[in-house]
Amino acid sequence: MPDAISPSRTVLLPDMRYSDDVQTRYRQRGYWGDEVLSDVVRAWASRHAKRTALLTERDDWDFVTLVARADRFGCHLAARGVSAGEAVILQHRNDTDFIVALLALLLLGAVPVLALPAHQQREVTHVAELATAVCYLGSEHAGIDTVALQAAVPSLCFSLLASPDRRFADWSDDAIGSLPRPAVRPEDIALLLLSGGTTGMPKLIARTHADYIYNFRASAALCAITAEDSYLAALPMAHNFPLGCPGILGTLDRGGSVVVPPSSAAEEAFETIARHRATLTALVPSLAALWLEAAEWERPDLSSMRLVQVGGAKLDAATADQLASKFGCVIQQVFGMAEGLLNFTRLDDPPDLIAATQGRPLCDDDEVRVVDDRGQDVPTGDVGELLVRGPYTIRGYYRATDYNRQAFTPDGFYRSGDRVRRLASGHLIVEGRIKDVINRHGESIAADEIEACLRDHPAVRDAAVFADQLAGYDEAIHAAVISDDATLTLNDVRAFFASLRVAAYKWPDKLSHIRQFPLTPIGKVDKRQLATLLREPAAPNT
Ligand code: OOB
Repeated sequence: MPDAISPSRTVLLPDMRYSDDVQTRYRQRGYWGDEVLSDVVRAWASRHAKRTALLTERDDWDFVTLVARADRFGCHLAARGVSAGEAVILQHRNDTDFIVALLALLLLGAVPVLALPAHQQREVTHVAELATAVCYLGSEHAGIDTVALQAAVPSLCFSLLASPDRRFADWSDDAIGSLPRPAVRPEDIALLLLSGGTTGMPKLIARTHADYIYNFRASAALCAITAEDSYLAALPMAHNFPLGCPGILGTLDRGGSVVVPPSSAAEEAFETIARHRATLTALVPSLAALWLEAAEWERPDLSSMRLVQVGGAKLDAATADQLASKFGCVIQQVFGMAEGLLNFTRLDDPPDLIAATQGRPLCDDDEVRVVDDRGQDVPTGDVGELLVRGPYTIRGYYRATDYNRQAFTPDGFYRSGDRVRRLASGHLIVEGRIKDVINRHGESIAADEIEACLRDHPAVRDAAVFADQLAGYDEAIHAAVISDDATLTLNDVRAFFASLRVAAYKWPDKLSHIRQFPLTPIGKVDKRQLATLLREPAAPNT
């Protein structure tokens, strides 16, 4: 039984818990088992022993070596006072040290708080405080001022920064022996993911051992991962998608290897794929578009690839088709969220479903509802907000009791904020975000509808629409476009909308050209930043 001594131990608070009968049901149906993540990681060393686990520019390690290094670093952390259940911030770019530190924390039963490399002082301080973290593990790359961080977060006892000549992987000073099995239970918090929204500070998403083990094992089964697979880690590993969908954990669990390119830039990724015969990867659409562009002139050898997953933001059907033909392999759309629910197109889905939908739920017991603004279920095919409850979807954010009242229904469904359509096959099409609307002269206009029209214009490569504040509460439609034609004007766009027979109140009021959209830490269009860049100052409220 876990000791209740440490005041910094992370625990599921009442508004985050699954009820007892739900827990029993998930166990009976086999979604939740008896293992915790330290058992899983420990077993890799014996199950996959001499198989290759990790390939980077510098390392070529088998499972025995990887687990031993993680164990050794875990011993070091334990010697410095980190104990099971305590939160530790991990912020590291994709390399050996990220995986070593992550596995060390899991072996120790400590709770990694997974910050992305692009998170900054403000966000890291906020999550460290919220998680009552006891330690910060990072690298100089992230540029965090650890003195200021420790001054701001009283629970934080120490920080360790890795560098190429002092790696977590080589930490060997006072390390001795091997970590004992930690006193943690399957239903305890295993890791804290950061929410990826573009508004406000990240929230902490507590994933339990049972739920996350299901998450990566079921994803690995769906993607038919075997020991012959080799996963190219292109997206930052601290994000749920490359971490566990099936990502690095799902691949390692099946004895496959993780290959880490020097960066996610197309040339380096292509080179690494060709050299190590990588078989699958996960991309966000913005990165997929860059790789596609580069593939035009690079002519890479991608013949080893069997699966390219794309998710995190909407992938349009044309890009999905181009990806399939350039990579010569199966494309899989993944519509997921750190809060839990994962939708995948299946490997054997017909190409049109793969190109035009964002997949269907991973688990038979994912209860998905699509509701109107009164909370009533809409007919199949109609647009509504996606609500979800299931064996790997959280019931509440960590330490966010007030916010949880609005983010979850009283019966435990997570309100995703995503506007979706569900087809008769169960496949979902993501239409946009419910809050991404512009209130113009009393009409609510969905940004995604206008963006879709803009993308249909032959000169527009991509578009993002946001509200310009007018006097009072009125808003105007501001369209930002990436276009090869710098002469494209607002009037051209409005004439195009007229030709599409779009109601005139939805025509853009303003057009800006931009070379690239600002992106969030994982690579989604960051509309808040975009609006700050392009927005006119609000007119005086007269
Ligand atoms: C993934 O997780 P998060 O937590 O960074 O972001 C979740 C949100 C979703 O609620 C949705 O708004 C959007 O990102 N999203 C998509 C999408 N996948 C995610 N919107 C349209 N199409 C998609 N395919 O982004 C995430 C987590 C696990 C796997 C994949 C993505």
